[in-house]
Amino acid sequence: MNKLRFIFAMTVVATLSLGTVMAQDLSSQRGESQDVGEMLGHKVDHGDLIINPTPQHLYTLRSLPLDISKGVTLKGKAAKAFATEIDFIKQSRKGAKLTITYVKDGWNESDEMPDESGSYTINIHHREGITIKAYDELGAFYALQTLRQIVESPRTAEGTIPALVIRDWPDLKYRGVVEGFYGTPWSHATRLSLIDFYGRHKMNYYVYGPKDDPYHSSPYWREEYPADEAAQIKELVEACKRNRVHFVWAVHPGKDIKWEESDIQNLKNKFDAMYKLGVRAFAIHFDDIEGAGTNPYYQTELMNILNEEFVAVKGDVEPLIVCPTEYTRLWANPTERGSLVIYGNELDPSVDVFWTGDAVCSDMTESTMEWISSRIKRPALFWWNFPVTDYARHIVMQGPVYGLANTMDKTKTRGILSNPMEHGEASKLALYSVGDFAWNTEAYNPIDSWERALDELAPEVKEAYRLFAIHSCDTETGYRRWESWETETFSFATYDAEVAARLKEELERIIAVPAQMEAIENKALLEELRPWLVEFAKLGERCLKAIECYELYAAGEYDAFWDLYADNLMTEEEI
Ligand code: LOG
Repeated sequence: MNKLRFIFAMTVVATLSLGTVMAQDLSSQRGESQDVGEMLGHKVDHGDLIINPTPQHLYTLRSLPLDISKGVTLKGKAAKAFATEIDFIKQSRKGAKLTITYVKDGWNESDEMPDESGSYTINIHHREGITIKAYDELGAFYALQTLRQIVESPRTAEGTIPALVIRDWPDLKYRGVVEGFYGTPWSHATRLSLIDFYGRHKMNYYVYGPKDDPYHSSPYWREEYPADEAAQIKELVEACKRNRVHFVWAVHPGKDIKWEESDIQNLKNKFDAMYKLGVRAFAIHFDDIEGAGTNPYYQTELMNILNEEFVAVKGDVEPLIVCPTEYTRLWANPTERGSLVIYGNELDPSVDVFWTGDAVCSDMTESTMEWISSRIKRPALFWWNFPVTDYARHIVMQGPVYGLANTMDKTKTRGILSNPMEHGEASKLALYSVGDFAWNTEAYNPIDSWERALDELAPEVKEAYRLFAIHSCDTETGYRRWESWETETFSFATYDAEVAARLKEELERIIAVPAQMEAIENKALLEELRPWLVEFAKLGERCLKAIECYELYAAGEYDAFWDLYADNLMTEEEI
């Protein structure tokens, strides 16, 4: 529980109850540990050079910085091919040199990067300019995202960028998002904004699977999208391409699938229709279903058929992804006869398998990844149910991303996809750090990543957003999260005027937050947060009055105490 709320629980009932839409009842699935654990990490001084995700190796050099006040001039074919994408710095013939070369064809150890797509190095030197050596085109794209951030860092204000060497590559294959929640699916504009955000932070997978899209799930999964929605999906695919993000279209057929030729054909037809819109990657989600659809033999057989008769036939479609019905240890049959061992034995090795961990919303631990991989005979793809709030819709999750093992690598997992909130803009705070973790698992530092995310998302109102966020982390009912960690807890025994003064000061700052947040540039984020901001200020006001109540009581002014106490209660409407 939020410490502020805890502190005043004795006098104030301050329950934020904003949820008007009832979520599907997910209570039977709740099995999270209620232990919030210790928050990890610490804020780091980056010397005003902020790069996210955190590069594998970054060495800033003492030599002269590079003057980019006249922009850059692109040298060579590879660099020129990115001319339109390099929109964060002016291009001029008098600018500093920017060269890109590819090493894939003649790769060797001395290139100082792994023999893998997406790797790159950048050298910044006051005479040689900016030299990017990339494994391939994807590596060059990533290098340019890094360069964008260097150019946009506060350090660059004077028109120079520091001399440095970066050697960098992704740790995990899948780094991104599964839009897989119940509730209002994201709007088209939100999706487009998020896709740009993924690109800038080197997240590379977006699985489209909103439960309440009737063409993704029942009743219409067999049917083609209406023309206007189809056109939007096409646009999403194109936006993903620009951002080097794989767009994966997922179908959720298990509620009413018939294990017959007709439905296999229906799926192939639907995939074909999506293929025509540009989709080149597919997933089937068998989560949250009952009855015939849950049969693991039929599920794996279907995947294998689609693999042979659709993926292999098309030739340019990616390996399939499947979410089994037993996607969590909470109800998975652990034995040889369990569905996950059946998956391990039957499912084509090319198919990737989702896993949510020991509970539906739970940490990515060594032990849960080992448990699942040994059964499905491949590393699992972690479906992280964070910061999703479809089971706690009165909450908005703005806290740090933690609970992900720093030891994760390609041998232990295929990667991590976060299932966010239906509030897409407000989910960026978490996604920034999910991308950070997935790129460089060992260096991942939850608190530092969260602080950087706040800085990037709302620099003009950082302190206000931070204060709101620090008190808006815990679900209170599900996947418990640490929050309000800078607020002092006290007992009546240690309560004195000084403690009261400190608290009052914090509460005044809380009350000021909604007005300060109006200055934020991202108005879409403001609109999403507004209902919670309003309640946040009310909480501050009530808490202030609660202190007054206490003071009146302590002074023996019981009548005044009771008047203020009654005045401070929430009305029926507010509850
Ligand atoms: C659903 C998901 C939902 C999430 C959190 C999976 C694989 N499926 O329990 O759609 O958003 O929980 O409530 C789920 O997680 N089932």
